[in-house]
Amino acid sequence: EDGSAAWLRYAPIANAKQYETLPAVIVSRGESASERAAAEELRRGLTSMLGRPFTVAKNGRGAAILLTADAHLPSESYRIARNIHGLHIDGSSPAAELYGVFHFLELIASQRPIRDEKTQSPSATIRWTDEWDNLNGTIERGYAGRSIFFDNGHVRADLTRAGEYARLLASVGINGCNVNNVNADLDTLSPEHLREFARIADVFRPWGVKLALSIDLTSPQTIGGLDTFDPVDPKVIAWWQSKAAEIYKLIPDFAGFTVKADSEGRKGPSQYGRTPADAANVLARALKPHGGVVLYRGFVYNNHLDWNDRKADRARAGVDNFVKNDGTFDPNVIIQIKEGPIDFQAREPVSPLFAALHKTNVAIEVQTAQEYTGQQRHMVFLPSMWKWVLDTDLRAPGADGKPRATPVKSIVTGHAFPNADGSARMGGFISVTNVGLDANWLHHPMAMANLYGFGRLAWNPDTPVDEIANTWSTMTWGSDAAVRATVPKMLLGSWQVYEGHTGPNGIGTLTNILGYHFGPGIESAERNGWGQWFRGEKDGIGMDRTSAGTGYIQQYPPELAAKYESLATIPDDLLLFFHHVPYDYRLHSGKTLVQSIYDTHYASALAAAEYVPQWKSLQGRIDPERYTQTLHLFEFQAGHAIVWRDAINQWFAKQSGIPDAMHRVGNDPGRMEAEAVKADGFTPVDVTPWETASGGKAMV
Ligand code: BDP
Repeated sequence: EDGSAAWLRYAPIANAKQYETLPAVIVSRGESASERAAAEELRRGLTSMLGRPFTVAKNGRGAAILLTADAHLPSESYRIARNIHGLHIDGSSPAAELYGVFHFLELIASQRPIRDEKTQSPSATIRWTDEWDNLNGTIERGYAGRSIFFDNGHVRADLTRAGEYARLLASVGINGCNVNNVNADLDTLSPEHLREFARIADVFRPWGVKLALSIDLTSPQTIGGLDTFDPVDPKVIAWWQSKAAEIYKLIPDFAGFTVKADSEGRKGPSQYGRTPADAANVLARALKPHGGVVLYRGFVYNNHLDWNDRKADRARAGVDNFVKNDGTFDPNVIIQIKEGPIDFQAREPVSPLFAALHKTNVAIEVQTAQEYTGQQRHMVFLPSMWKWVLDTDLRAPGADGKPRATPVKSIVTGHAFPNADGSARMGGFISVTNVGLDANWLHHPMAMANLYGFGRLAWNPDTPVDEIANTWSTMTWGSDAAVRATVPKMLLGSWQVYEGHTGPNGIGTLTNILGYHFGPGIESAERNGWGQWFRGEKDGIGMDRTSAGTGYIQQYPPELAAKYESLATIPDDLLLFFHHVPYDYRLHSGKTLVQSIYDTHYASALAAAEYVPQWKSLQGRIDPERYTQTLHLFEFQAGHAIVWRDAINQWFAKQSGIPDAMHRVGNDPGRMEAEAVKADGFTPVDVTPWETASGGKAMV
């Protein structure tokens, strides 16, 4: 087993007898590619799991599983019901039939009883993955090999993997996939490329997954040959209209554009004194006659901030840049907002922009690609984090001015701030995923739980995370009792473990932000224009974002702002994101900050080390191929957690001048520094930044 089947292994189940009354004939009259795919998926899954042959027929007498279209169901919805003839899986559309089939197969795989279920509908219309693939075949922040879509400036000749990926996405209800980097190649929209992209749309289509593209706003200039890309220039408007028409001729179900503008060196409307709404609306109006949408990214900030300016704060950028335009975006524009105000750190508070836009569609962007969370070399079960984000209640004031329940999930599903007529706004969920050519898609077998969990939460953000972990584990690793008792437990604790040995207390992930974002790089994370600062200084540490500091906290609705502003009520796990405190500051836990950092790092590194024996206890209960691969990753993580632990603890000990009360930091038993070894032909040299190497030295 190489992991390519992901959670759709359809391994034979232990107790197939409980499903013996399930009819062996699947009747589907559907002619569309999606309906044929649904029937075939059901046949394949049931045959494999139940160990008896199932067949697909156009008509049937007697008992059968009926796959049917039911136009009365709400959009993208399905219903599973039993009747005297057998079982119905009804979908409101061919794609919804697929969702019903995959859900049914999941019930069988996890050996749950077949019951009549109430109609299942997705929480929001946008459920996409973004892939940061470049046309040359590389992937920005991709950790699992090269692109499944592109190579050498072209769409791959063989798109088998792209089709298989769409099947995986459909199995968890994902309905869109943006295939190219948000830092888009400037010629993305050239006629030659568009013709090739249409081939990707073709392999996605049977699975109900629509193709989207990231575009660069300068396209009218770079490929259109115009002398401007000013969004309100009539020539530019006409160019986008004809480009949209060209795209829809090739790809009739094209989903839309994702736009990164005025951000990290990408050009944007600010060049002409125009607003994000000016730019987004021109695109939206070009796409509208064809049914497309614009996902305009809220990730707009100045990456040349002055570290010496105590008021400078990157976290403020979302609200500062977008709130003034609230209500000016067209109805088919959605602002795509990263979960936190900085950039996918191990823990950030949720972005205040979610509660600040009341007349604008919004969607949440999360990152399955573990850029700052261990790059698929560490196990980090991200649904735990996402659920915490989605459940965070921003306490936005209602019409009467009083705070009301406004969890992030109610905002991104369009319910908290509905349209003027009371209907839910368009909204949704985007995962930056970055699968690659590695057979198992994301390199770490456990990372696939994140893609699976993303789909489940996008479909229903109330899905409990332990249910996600349990079901994914059973489908991926099998139903052996010891495996079922071990894997979900490991997953469910893993976010805390990673946070604990990287950047606890809301400090952010202490990697070198100018480089690979992997491994410790504490001082190098500071004193640059990118603004991912934590202000570790002699007197203390943390960003002062109170009203005496950068004022960022005031961007939250008043009740939540008051909670974050006060040291008495700020949760320990967000403290340093909001406050600058001395190293011996006492946390709610009763410990001093610095002692808590030491202790957390020891505890978390130990927890990471324990993954190895925990995993070894499953030997023989999991196929040897995936067992061995995963074991090696856990062994790596155990070692790397120690590297993290020691780098951070030594940095805190030196910076604070406060030793570890338990005398561990700097005295780890059995630890030998490379520079203490006598090695012929090698000399120790100083390393900058010092904390990234043991004892600040390397051997060369
Ligand atoms: C950062 C990544 C960078 C992306 C950027 C973005 O490091 O590669 O281009 O986000 O989301 O996290 O645009």
